[in-house]
Amino acid sequence: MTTLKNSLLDDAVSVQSARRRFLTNGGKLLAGSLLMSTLPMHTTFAADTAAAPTALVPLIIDTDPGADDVIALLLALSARDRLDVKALTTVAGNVQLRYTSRNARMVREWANRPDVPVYAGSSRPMLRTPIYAAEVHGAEGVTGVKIFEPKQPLAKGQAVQYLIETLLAAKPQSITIVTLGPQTNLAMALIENPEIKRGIKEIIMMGGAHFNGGNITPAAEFNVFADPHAADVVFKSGLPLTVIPLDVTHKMLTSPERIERLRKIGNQAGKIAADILDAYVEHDIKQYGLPGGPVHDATTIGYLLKPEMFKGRMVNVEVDTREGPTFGETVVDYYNATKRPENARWVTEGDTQGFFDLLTTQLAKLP
Ligand SMILES: [Ca+2]
Repeated sequence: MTTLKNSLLDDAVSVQSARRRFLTNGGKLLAGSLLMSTLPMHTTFAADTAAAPTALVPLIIDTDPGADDVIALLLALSARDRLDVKALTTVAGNVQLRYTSRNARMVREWANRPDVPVYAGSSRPMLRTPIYAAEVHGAEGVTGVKIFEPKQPLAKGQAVQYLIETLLAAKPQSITIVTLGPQTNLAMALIENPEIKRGIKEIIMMGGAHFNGGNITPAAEFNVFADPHAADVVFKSGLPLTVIPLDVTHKMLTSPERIERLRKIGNQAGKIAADILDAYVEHDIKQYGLPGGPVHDATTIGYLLKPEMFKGRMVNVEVDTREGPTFGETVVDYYNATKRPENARWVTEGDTQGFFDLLTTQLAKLP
């Protein structure tokens, strides 16, 4: 822990040391994943992700806000009767860490959830050169609303360390982790201490693409492309993993009516969501010629709250970490050609209207 703590204090050292740990521990982690294959994997697509309605799902959300992250966080923070959000952990991704961390704190203030700590995490990917998506999310990560400096500061401590300590102390298979950005924080925690797997119930990630093709390169989706080595660690972890890829998010689109319904809630959260989406969807509508815009990250929380709205199948996924045209591609064995063991539930269909109905109902519960 001391090594981790010290190394993370210094970003330059941190990246070097993460690289070293990745290169020296990668083999061990793989071996560990084989041992972990005895963990229960979901074989059906029933509503088993959500616990009984009375039990709160303990949840950590790792995020790089990001317009669609904001919608995801508002949705999660609105569901106090379903989700016990332990913390938001931030990572560099859509924009630099200082902005993603500030934006996460902004959402916490909009949602009036001072009880949820925000821990800043990795400011760089594990190995690759950092990339951002300012052309989609604006230079500071969110457009369409007034940016402000939130009152409540970041929690003391670093996100990777928080993940390690929290997951080691957690009851076995109790914590759900949602990743909405590059998976650097989770991967570094898994490398630093594979024992943390014990505390994880499942991982739900927004990322990857198969049928849809990529959105940052022809082959790769942004979150995976931004840190393919981290995604590789997560896919090889042996942990129960549900993937919300572009294959489904590019089908679950906004419409002017859906955004207007959010605005018509009449509260602050509805207005913020509508203003952000109005600004955000414009890019994707133009870029992809879609009739509306996807709200990628929010889909993960929709899945968590109502898994019965989604369909997909268990597959084997490998991440291409070789530099070249398919760098960061999620290679999905959808038809089980290789007979490699299933390591992820790959979601391909969702109930779009059901999702926007849920979003509207939930945001009405916020200020
Ligand atoms: Ca994101």
